[in-house]
Amino acid sequence: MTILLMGHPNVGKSAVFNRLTGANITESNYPGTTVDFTESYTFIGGKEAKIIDVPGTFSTEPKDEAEKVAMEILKEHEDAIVVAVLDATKVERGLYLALEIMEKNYPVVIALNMWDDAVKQNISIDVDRLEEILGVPVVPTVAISGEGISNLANKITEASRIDAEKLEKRIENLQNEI
Ligand SMILES: Nc1nc2c(ncn2[C@@H]2O[C@H](COP(=O)(O)OP(=O)(O)OP(=O)(O)O)[C@@H](O)[C@H]2O)c(=O)[nH]1
Ligand SMILES: [Mg+2]
Repeated sequence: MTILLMGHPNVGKSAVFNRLTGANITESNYPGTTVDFTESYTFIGGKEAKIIDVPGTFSTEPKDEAEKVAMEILKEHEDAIVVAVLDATKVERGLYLALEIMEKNYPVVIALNMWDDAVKQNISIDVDRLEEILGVPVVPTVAISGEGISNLANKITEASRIDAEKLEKRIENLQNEI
């Protein structure tokens, strides 16, 4: 099993990665580039999993070298489960990338990271409703404290692909709602 942590820059991907993996990490240069990425192995739901902390990206259409590497890593791992890490204080922005990845037929779990900041800013997010609309697990996390991380690990084992037609309906519903 391969797990890719993907999301915009600075949303806490590496903090989530560190929580899921502990210290056992390998940092490498992506071949032919100056872009660093980190990978590690861990056990998720009793299964060994490779986890990659993918460089930050805004969309699946790369605009710079780091985004190109992010898309290369995604393409190289067709069987991966993607954890889309979102900043819970900016959910709409992050959702676009998550939907693009779902459209490419990857199983996705959404981590609403920075949940503590969202609470502080009185941003309330109906997690159950979001899950219902998107059809994928949505898990609030606070990577700096570890809150929600074990729940995230559990949900990773439940991730599944959504067929394109159903996804289109879900996106329509989402657009009507936000
Ligand atoms: N309040 C709060 N801060 C967080 C949380 N997760 C990460 N941070 C902080 O947010 C900043 C960015 O975290 P990173 O893990 O480096 O984010 P990243 O997505 O890996 O960033 P890039 O690799 O640059 O794209 C750091 O200062 C973290 O300590 C969280 O859940 N809550
Ligand atoms: Mg990082």
